[in-house]
Amino acid sequence: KAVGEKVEEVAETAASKAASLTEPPIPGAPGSEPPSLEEPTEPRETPPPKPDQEQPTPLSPTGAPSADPPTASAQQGAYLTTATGVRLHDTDHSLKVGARGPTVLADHHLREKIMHFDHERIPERVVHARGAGAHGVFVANGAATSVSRAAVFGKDVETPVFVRFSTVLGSRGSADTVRDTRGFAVKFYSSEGNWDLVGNNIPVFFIQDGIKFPDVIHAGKPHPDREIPQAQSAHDTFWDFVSLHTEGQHHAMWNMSDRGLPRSYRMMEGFGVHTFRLVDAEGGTTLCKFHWKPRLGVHSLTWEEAQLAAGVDPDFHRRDLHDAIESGAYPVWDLGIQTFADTPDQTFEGIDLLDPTKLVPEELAPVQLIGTMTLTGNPTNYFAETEQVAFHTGHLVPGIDGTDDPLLMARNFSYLDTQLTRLAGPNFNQIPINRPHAPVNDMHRDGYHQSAVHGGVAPYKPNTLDGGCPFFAGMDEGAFVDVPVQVPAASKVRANPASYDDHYSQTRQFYRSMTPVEQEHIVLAYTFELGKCYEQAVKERQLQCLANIDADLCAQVATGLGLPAPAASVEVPDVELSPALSQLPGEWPPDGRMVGIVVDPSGDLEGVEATRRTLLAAGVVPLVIAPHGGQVEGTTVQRTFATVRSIELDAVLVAGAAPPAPDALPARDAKAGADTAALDPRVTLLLEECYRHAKVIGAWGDGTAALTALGLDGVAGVVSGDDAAGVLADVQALMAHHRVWERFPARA
Ligand code: HDE
Repeated sequence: KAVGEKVEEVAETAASKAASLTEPPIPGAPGSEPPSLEEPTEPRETPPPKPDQEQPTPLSPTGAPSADPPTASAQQGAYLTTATGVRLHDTDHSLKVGARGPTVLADHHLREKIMHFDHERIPERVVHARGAGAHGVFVANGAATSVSRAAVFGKDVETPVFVRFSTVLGSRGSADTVRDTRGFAVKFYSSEGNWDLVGNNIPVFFIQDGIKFPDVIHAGKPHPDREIPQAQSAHDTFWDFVSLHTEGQHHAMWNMSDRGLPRSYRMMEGFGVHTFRLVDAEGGTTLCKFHWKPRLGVHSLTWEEAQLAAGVDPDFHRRDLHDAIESGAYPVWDLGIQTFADTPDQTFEGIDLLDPTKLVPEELAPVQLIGTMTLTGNPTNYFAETEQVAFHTGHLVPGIDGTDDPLLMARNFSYLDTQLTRLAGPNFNQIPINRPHAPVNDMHRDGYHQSAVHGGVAPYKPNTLDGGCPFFAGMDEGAFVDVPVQVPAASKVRANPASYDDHYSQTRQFYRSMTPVEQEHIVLAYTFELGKCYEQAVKERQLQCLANIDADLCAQVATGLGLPAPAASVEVPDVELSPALSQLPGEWPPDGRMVGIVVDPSGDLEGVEATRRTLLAAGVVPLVIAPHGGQVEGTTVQRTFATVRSIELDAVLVAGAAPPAPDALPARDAKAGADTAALDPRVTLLLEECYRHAKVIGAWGDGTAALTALGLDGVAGVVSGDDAAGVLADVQALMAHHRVWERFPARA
């Protein structure tokens, strides 16, 4: 047919189709009801679900229903295919003119494969690039229902979560155990939409106003001229910044404490940092701060362990999290809230709740537990989940709202904005890991990487063409209704409230609330970090800040740097100490801890087997260590002296101290007068490190000779005896304290 005829035909068909339509009537058509001026208030029939409403189970990418059961897996079918589903018979040889080439341009498979590979990397996060993720579930205990109407807090409500832990400063491939703040971001896939609690393991932040965020991060990141140092604050620009912007001193103090070196992601507290506003069923409001409390307690590495791990096992934290989950030692945190009356001044006991450099001591406002999070699953694919997950402080649900903390407000802008570059467009919430489990019916359309095929023609409101869909919800249907918070009339100014000027009282409170051993670690950390600075002026200015915090702290660091200790330059109000800030003392469950058992053929192997069983029953991971892999007299070896270092172990047991291998280095005396000639030097290294890192050491049978040779008999936290069971019982009791704290040469 001629084109003209075809056009006519199509127009006729369209007209006859329109004429046959009875439901819904065409407004204004002859014989129809008079047109309504109102938007319909109810759908005439349930509108068909749009592809991006089918969360979390997608339809086929074209929007057509898929014959396969819903799957999140990208791979389908048994055969290797091209990206367009054409089966392939070879992927190892490019198409060439003869076996020696040249390669022909017509080889689509080659071009597609290389093109895709060339673009596998996306920009890493500008901060928090290095992270580890896990899936889990949050179960509320109902305690928060009196202050928040969020469904996620309903008694026994179970909400799936995805968590991403991270360091802040390092690049995506940097080491896990550097001294840094840790990110603690949780995405709750609640029935009312996603709620993201994007927190850190430190309850205060470096700056009070988000406008300084680029500055503090530029100061902490590697120097632009040499791009070193990686993933650490031990350099001039960082200390230059925090000694000039002294609001950063409190956060820096936490970084210099053991909190900057978590033993494991499983053993970190998490904090929402900002003050949030909870809204109850009647619209009443309460201010709150969120806390995650790890069931395993808060524990840290020693500085030497952290440094060793950065070389020996840069994936230390990622591995630890993965292995714990894989082995069933599921990490658990309780979520708690500190609550405060929502008064117009937004202060509590004189503490400005909108100042993110201040915390509220738990002694003043106890943390009330409102639910429990258990991490039960590792990611299937790190890129798809851990890398593509996009958190946002603005992802709030009805019953949880933000406050006017100027840091939070800047974050609300930043977390959307950053995804445009990182995830290449505005449709990042369609990426499977970001999809809400609640139905989505937004009016956003198109854009890069749009994977939904939206139905309907009227993505605006009010509309009649889509039957008024989508509809507005009221409070009863779970809508997020903004709380009409009063904002005091004021002039627009670039300024901070006067309460933000106190930079030192809580910094001092933290230092003085520490136990002597924790204080000693802080002194050593400042001494190291400032010792790595080149600029005398930077060191001196930071010493001045330390003098304002605590004269004794300043004097010790100054001595370490070989500089004079200045006198305080500002009056700092003294505040009550807060023992809750200390990580010590305490007793904690042993789940997922590692105990090394050194064996050799002459050792008590029956005792080793019994020890393994007892440890496994207690949720502890035993690692048999021997001079070589394979088996030792029927006992399976998990680590050799080549593959173990003390950092991996929470305690070590010696069931037989291997004599030196013929090619091993000659033994040397660990202590003057001790006889280590009969000891494998690698055993000496392991035990010496465990001793230095204040780990529990136990030995029985032949193993006790090793302790004697190293002069460890009678030392705190060292147990020896005749039978394995007795030694193990003592070791387990000591391990509950995490370390043998008495072994640190802390000041009295
Ligand atoms: Fe972030 N932060 N941040 N931050 N932040 C990002 O968002 C930002 C702040 C935190 O595992 C970025 O998606 C600004 C405080 C975590 O994916 C970016 C300000 C706290 C994560 C961003 C802050 C955090 C981020 C980079 C000051 C603790 C990792 C990639 C106004 C309460 C989340 C991204 C993950 C990530 C901006 C301050 C925690 C650039 C502008 C305070 C845990 O948007």
